[in-house]
Amino acid sequence: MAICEDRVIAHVDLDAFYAQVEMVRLGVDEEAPLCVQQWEGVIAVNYPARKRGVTRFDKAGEVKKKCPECILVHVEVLSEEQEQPKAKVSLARYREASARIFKLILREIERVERASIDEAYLDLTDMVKKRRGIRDNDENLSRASDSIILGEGLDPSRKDDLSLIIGSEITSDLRRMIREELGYTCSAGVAHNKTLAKLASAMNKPNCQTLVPNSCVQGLMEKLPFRKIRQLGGKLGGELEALGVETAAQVQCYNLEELSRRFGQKDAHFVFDIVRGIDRSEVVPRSKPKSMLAAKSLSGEQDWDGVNRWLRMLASELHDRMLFDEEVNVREARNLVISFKSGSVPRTTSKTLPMPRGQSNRLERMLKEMQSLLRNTPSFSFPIDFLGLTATNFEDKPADNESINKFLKPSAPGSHQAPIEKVQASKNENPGIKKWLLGPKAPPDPEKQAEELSQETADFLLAKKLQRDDDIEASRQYSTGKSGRAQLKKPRRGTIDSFLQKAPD
Ligand code: TTP
Ligand code: CA
Ligand code: CA
Repeated sequence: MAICEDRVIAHVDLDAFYAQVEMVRLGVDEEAPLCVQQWEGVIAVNYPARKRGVTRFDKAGEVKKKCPECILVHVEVLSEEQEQPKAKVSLARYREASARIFKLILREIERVERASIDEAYLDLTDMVKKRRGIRDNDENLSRASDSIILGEGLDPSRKDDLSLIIGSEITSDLRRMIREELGYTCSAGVAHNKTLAKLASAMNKPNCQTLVPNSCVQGLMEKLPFRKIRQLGGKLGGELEALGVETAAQVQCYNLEELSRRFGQKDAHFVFDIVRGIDRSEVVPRSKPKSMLAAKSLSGEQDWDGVNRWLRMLASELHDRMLFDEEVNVREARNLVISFKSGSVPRTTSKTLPMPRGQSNRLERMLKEMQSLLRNTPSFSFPIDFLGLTATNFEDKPADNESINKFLKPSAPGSHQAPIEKVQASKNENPGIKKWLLGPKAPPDPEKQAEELSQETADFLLAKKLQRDDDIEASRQYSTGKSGRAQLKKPRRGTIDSFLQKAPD
């Protein structure tokens, strides 16, 4: 029996996120198959393309063979050079869309934890308590009518099930707002904890939400490959696999003592609980990034000319984001971390510098200090395969610009027709990095800049992964589809069994 039944947690995840961003941006018909490519690789596949057998593991050429009508849209490329590998890709379009979505979510829901560029955990407990009123059971059940309910269904006379029903109503309203105001569909899981909510949100994609009543949890664990549990996908999961078990319920056969002997007490308790669907972890409200990273994988820069060119590009990108962060979050980064990988050294080396203080001429001072540090670092030797700059260790500073500071604060709940607040352009205009956009260019706006600030670690890791992918041969293929978006089809209703049978991610 799962505990924490007082809480109601939703996990929301955008459907085929980058693909939807491109569809909305380009006005592509919703039934049209579309993929987002980066060089020859495919990084997002919309659901119409998935129906035709296209997967994220296909190369662009294979996509065209499987589905000749598939629209391929290349991610934005920023660079002085237009040739890969000298070109740098940008995720700005997706960050901007993500910022708009999170702004809307924060407007409606108080406790939001951003889990990645396209997903969030919402703690709905307090909202549910406020919405509990006197309604009869049938009325209450109808509030969950657009959700798929796992197991034997819900009993609205039970307090935990009623909470879930109300949570599903709030989640459904939120998804509708995202759809109507921004044009994106998402899927959600509603449960009594984060792990179960996350599992459920993936079960009936796209455009659907799934509820996990306490009564179904043990049945779910019987069939669930434990690798599907997010925290058991990595090393710990690998160690569990060595026991010859596959499902969460099979892991339940090990008692705490046995698990402690193998994994140590802390992990043993965690595993013991999680395979029973018990997860006490909190939704941690997060809106400001802990650090900002600009990084690039290189194909062996051989000299200072090449390295200086990249340092300037990365520092400009980072500096642009720092300026806006200073305005909006009223804080300053105290440290600048330079990370590099030399061809001769297998691991990444990081060096920390105090961030030059004050905005005047700061980009030049950053560059000078970084160059001097690297020249005096014996392990910095050519060729250089990776460069990354991180602004970190933020300290608050006295507020001096209320109007901009207001920007990231959500407007009052319920006022969802309120226009997005505009802010005045920063007085610290910085010419920054020169952008050669190979795709259609959107005018810069404060929201875009705000998004740059909203990235979380997962986004950074993803960016790094994308940069690693840069060794694929350059190929840019742009194609726009018909304009005008058709009405969404009725949600495809999947089944819990088909989810459970999918190979682990
Ligand atoms: P996901 O949420 O994993 O996938 P998705 O939104 O494309 O599809 P789904 O409907 O199944 O949730 O990732 C969000 C975005 O992150 C995705 O649209 C593209 C990007 N991404 C990559 O660039 N590389 C990757 O390996 C993954 C997993 C995602
Ligand atoms: Ca997604
Ligand atoms: Ca996701």
